[in-house]
Formats: sequence, C-alpha cells, structure tokens
Amino acid sequence: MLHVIPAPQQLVATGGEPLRLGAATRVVVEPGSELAPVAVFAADVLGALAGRRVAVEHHRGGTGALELVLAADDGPADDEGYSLVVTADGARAQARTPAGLLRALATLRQLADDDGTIPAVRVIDAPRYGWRGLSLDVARHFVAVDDLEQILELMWLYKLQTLHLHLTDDQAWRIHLPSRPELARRSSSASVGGDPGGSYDEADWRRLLTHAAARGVSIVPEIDVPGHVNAALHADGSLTPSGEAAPEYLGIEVGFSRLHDDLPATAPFLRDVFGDLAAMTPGEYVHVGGDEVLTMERAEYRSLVGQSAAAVLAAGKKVVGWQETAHADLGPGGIVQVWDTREDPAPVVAAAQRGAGVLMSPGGRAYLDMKYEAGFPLGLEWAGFVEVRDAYDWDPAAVLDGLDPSSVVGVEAAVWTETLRTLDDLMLMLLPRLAAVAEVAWSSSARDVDAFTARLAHHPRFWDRAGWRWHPSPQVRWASHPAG
Ligand code: TNX
Repeated sequence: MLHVIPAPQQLVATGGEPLRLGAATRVVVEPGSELAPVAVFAADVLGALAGRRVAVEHHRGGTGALELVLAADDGPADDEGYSLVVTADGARAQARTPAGLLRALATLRQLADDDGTIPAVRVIDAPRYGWRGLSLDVARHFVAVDDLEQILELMWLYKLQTLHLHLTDDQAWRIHLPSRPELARRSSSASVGGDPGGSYDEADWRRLLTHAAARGVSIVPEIDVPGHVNAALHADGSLTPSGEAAPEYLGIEVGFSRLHDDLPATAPFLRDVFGDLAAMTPGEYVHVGGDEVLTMERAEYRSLVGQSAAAVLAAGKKVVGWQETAHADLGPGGIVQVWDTREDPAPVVAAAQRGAGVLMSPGGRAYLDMKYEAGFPLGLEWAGFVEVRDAYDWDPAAVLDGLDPSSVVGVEAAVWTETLRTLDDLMLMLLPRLAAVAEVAWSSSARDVDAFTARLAHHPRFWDRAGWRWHPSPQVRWASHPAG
C-alpha cells in the first residue's frame, strides 16, 4: 500500500482511518499567495481522483481539505523538502517553496488508491540532489508540445525538476529564435529517416514553460555547438568554408559537422543564438552542447565553446556542457555533464577542482535510449543494454574515480530519439526505467534494489490510467500484469 517512488526519507503509516476523497474534498491556501498555480494543479490532481471538480478555497476548518502551507519554521531545510500529514479529516502539506509543495502532492498522488482512498500517514522528505533531470532529444525526432506535456506529467509524478531539451542537431533546428528566424524555418521540416518534423514557435515555447512551471519543472534548453551543427549549416551557408549551404541530413551518424572559428559569420551566430536562447529561458541554465566534435583541434574547440559560454553568461545565465567541455571554460557556476564513462575521468576531475559542478548521465545507467536487452525493437546499444537494475543500482557519487562527491550536482536521465518516433516509443523506453533513475537522484544512498522493484511492481496503475506505454521488464514481479 505504501509504494512511493522515489522512496521518501521518512514515511510512517500512523494507523488511523484513511482519508476518502469525495464531496468534501477541496484545496485550501492562504489568499493572495504565490501558490495559486500550485493550488489549481492540486485541485486538478485531486479532482481526477475524486471524480468531481475540486475547488480552491481560502478558509480553513471543516473536514476534507488539502491544506498547502508555505512555511520555513519547521520541517526539512531543503527548498524542495516537505512534510505531509494525512488523517481521515484531511491532509496538510508544508514546505518552504511552491516546488516543495508540488513534491508533497506527488507523494499524495502515489499514496491514493484508484477509488480515492489515501492511508493515514506522516511523511518527512527532501531530495539527495537538487538537479534531477531528463534530457530529451527533440532534434532527431520532433516531440510536439502536447507530448511534452505528457512527459512533464510523468516527471512531476517522480519528482524530477529539470527538462533538458536538445533542440538542435545535424538533422534539425527546432526552436524559433527572433534574431535568426531562418534556422527553424529552413531546417525543421523533417526528422530522421524523413519522418515528419516541426519546431517550437513563441506560443509553443510559452505554453511549454507555463506547463512546466506549474509542475515545478525548469527547462534547460540546449543548442549543440560546435559539432552536431549540420542543420545550421543547411540554413545558413555563411557558416561553411565554401559559403554554400550544407545539404539536409536525416541519417544517424555523428561527428561529421562543425563550426569554423576563422569564418566571420561564426562569432555573430554564436552571440545571437545563445543570446536569444538565454533571453527566452526563465531558468538559471542554458546548455551549449559541446559533444563529439571529432574533427577539431583543442584550441579551436575551446574558443568556440568559450564564445558560446560568454554569450550565455552575458545574458545572466549559467552554462552546462557535455563532458567534452571539461576541456574548455564554462565560467562561474558552470556544469559539466558526464555521459561517456569509457573516457578518461581526469579532465572532468580537473574541471571540478577548478570549480565546475558535475551532472551524472552515465550511458550504461541513465541513457534510456539504450535497449533493455538484445533484440529489443527500439533503441541503440553503444553503451550496452540498460535493464531496470542497471538504471537503479548505482551511486552518482562513485561514477568517476577521484571526483570529490561534493562536486556532483545531480543526475539526469537522457533519451535520444534516433529510433524513437512517437510518444508511445518514448514512454516504452522511459517506463519503468525513469522511475529508477528518479529514485537514484532523490533518495538517500542507502537504497535497496529489491525493495525498489517491489514498490515499482505497483506503479503500472499510474501508467495505464494515463495511457502511457511501458515495458514489462522481467526483472520486476508486476503486481497485476500477466506479462510480469
Ligand atoms: C551520443 S551523448 C550522443 C548523441 C547520440 C547518443 C545516442 C551525447 C552527448 N552525444 O549525439 O544521440 O549518443 O545514444
């Protein structure tokens, strides 16, 4: 009955009568508080469980209320920490920030039965890491905002707080930028293999940001440079040495395209695209890519990454880059994202010693575009097969030899879409493994994979209810599925 993922710090069944959602159910917040969007979302969540519309009110008293309280006085000191008490009379969630209350709400949602009964509990909880992300490649296959909204719902359920969007690559440029409208206009019409494409215009982007904010998720947008840039070279011939626009590319090879530091168009391009992207980003971070530039000397790489980082910093944001950017300078507050554990860890360790944060996305654990097993119909396998236990049974603090664990800012799952064409395909790769990575990122290091899979076995009811596809991994004894 208490199958919460990620495992909370403390979760106690107090043994009292459960809370039954129904006619008396309402959400109570203080008037005029910054909690309005959270309260509306909470009313939606409870309404779906109670089978009726749930109102948001401002006066306490009576039974059946979910009280959302912002208070710093007691409870966990973390920004996303929360306490939650459920009795037959109602529920009370308390946190220091709206995001903390959204985490409490996710716990409440997971505690509820399909008929809206919530056991009497007392929960005290806070995350191990402040960065708990999902990186999603919308360049190889476009993912429309409606589908991103489903993914945000899933992220909220498992207390993930960063959606990192890989917006550009060789195949496409998916974001409309005011100073460079030709990039999305000329390079977004298709996806890998000639599948349908698309891009986000200003209205799409605003809708995405609003939906994410209401779930306590921030967006980290990525423009990938100085490699993975064929879509830019296709839209703008002034970025190529010959001056000729590159042909469209819809295959899945990597490492062949690059910017050129000695072309006059390159510096203004970097200034414009990262300036625009930073201005469109309410969150703290912008990602500059930096991966797999297989045909460039170190000095030119450092110069191009440095110019990109400078444009982001000038706009008041901090910089994230893939592992290779450990060789460059991302500036104050910079974060290096580890993905390829076959590489020498020394450059990342050195970058961390110079002050960089390190975000953990090790391919063999957190790359959810890897196949579950040999012969799985979707996904790649360069980092091996990633089953549920692989995604779960690792410690972010122990991935890189010699790295000071205090440099690790968090964990990010990644899903690349070379072979993934639809929301069903994406969900099949994310579920159940995203729940595993989410627990690695949130819960304390004293975790147990058998206890995790025992809880996970009860989660298909959430996925089925939402209509999300999932993989019935043979590593889990699924509670109610013949496939388990
Ligand atoms: C490596 S991970 C890449 C991507 C591919 C991915 C496929 C990284 C920074 N670069 O370009 O899509 O592998 O798993």
